[in-house]
Amino acid sequence: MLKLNTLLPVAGLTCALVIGTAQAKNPLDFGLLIDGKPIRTADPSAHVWQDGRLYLYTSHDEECQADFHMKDWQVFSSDNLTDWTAHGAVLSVDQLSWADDYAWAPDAAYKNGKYYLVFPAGSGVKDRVKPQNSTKWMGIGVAESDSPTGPFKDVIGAPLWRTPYANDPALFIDDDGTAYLYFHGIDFDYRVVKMRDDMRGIEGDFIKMDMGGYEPKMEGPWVFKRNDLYYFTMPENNRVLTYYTATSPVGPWTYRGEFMAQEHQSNNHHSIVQYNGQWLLFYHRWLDTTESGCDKRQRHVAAEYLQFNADGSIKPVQRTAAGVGNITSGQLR
Ligand code: FUB
Repeated sequence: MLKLNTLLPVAGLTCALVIGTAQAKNPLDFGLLIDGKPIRTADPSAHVWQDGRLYLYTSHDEECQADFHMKDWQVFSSDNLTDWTAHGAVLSVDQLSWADDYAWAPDAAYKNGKYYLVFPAGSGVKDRVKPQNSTKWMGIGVAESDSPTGPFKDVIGAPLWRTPYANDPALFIDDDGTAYLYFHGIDFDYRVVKMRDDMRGIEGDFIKMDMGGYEPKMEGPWVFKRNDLYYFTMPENNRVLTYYTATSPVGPWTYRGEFMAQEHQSNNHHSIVQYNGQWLLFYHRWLDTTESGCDKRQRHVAAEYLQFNADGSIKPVQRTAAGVGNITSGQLR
């Protein structure tokens, strides 16, 4: 049932967006059960492809998993943000020759008629008590597919680089077709590198970006463009969503502040996309799952509307149970 009729400015126009709020929508219900329990998803990367559907590439937490040992990446799609199709795993570490664990936050892009999945993966073990005993290593891979739902193939059979240790890649393709890869890297945060045109390697050096003097520890960066302004968003200290803006995809960036507060002592990971004129924030939430026999919170993907002020600043976003309602192109006018 549709209840709310909201006026939203889109690209200088005012349009009526009909938003259904009849049911609680967060966390997103992907309709996929594993051993009778909802699939646990995290690190959503949202994209709208040529078919007009919104695709979410996510990482996949095993039920009640310990210490982020994760094995595959999933994709879900929707054309109304209410009804989701689960397409299954698009890639698994079992298909990689260079990693067997840590299938962490992925991202995707479309270029040259192909779909690309960039993903962190690794091997070894992290010793949290005696870090000097840790053998864990992570790198970033890239896989290709002719379809947004895969299967994706690791065509280079290796990580894009071995040093620095890196995870949480984000791909941004600018209007001229140049693909930029942002990532979280030990001692390499706030670096970006260009991808080769064939997307099978990187081109040139890592570019250290000017962040205007503010460089907190980051994870999961995300970059998008709105009204000729580039936005660099991230979970600062892997918990609080903050952002910078610039007139170029490589900065210099100006720090603009926080737009989603921390919840619990837990990580957050997000993406931002425009769908049928409405900007949306996808993120994950740590929710109590004692009903399923797990004695700790587990991660679940959720979504909220994202609103901008006239000066381009992002309005603070609250976590809601209602989430995003039913948005279809037919309802925009
Ligand atoms: O899901 C594993 C890791 O947790 C991600 O790569 C980080 O961004 C954090 O969400």
